[in-house]
Amino acid sequence: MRHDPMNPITFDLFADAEPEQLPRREQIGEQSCVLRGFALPWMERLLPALASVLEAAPFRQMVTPGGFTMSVALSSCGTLGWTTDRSGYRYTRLDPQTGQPWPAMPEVFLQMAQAAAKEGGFDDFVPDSCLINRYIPGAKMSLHQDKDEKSYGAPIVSVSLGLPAMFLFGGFERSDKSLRIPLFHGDIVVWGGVDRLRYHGVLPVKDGEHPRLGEQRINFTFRTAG
Ligand code: MD3
Ligand code: FE
Repeated sequence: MRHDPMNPITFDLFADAEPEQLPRREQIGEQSCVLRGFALPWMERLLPALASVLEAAPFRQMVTPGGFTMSVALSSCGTLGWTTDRSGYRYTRLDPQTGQPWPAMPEVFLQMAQAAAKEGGFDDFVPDSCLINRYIPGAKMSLHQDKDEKSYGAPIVSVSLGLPAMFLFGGFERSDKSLRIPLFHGDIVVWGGVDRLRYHGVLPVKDGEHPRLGEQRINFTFRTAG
């Protein structure tokens, strides 16, 4: 890690601070909300757990059925991981790159996701998949719906780490106007119920260097996929 929180010279009191004036909790849809900084108290346990997941299942850039290489690099943990190639999108039990099961979901991931879901109004969230997206500056995610999960009854919990990004929260048709929501290190978004099938995306990530994560944004999305 580039930043040692115990070193009095490099310790940056404001490294994890939210831009002030933002409310701690913001309702963005009937059943969606942003929980500002919710992941920050979990960070010292979260980052080492992330590093061990990535050791077993490194980030890789995937190809869509249309033949385009995604600018976002992906990994997964949990019993199911999401992959795409020329033949389609799917959840699998094995990482196609290693032939091994995806790494188990670390306890700290699960605890944090369940606490956030509860705060967002969804008790008893049991995710079986955590998709991990890595954005380097310039990487983006075009407007899409998350439709590959077996049931849409469970919410999705998204955790933003590192560089900030502008999130697009759309409607139920691709052409509907979308709301732009800035997401910062430690923010969590919970959405489900009537908002579960909204179009959404991420604008190209701007250049920058985050004190904890360097030149990247990492996003976790916890899902009940199977
Ligand atoms: C609101 N990831 O992995 S997470 C994805 O930041 C994905 O990496 C984005 O979309 C990312 O599929 C966005 C936040 C999010 C995700 C899905 C939503 C918000 C959503 C679906 C409906 C409404
Ligand atoms: Fe999505």
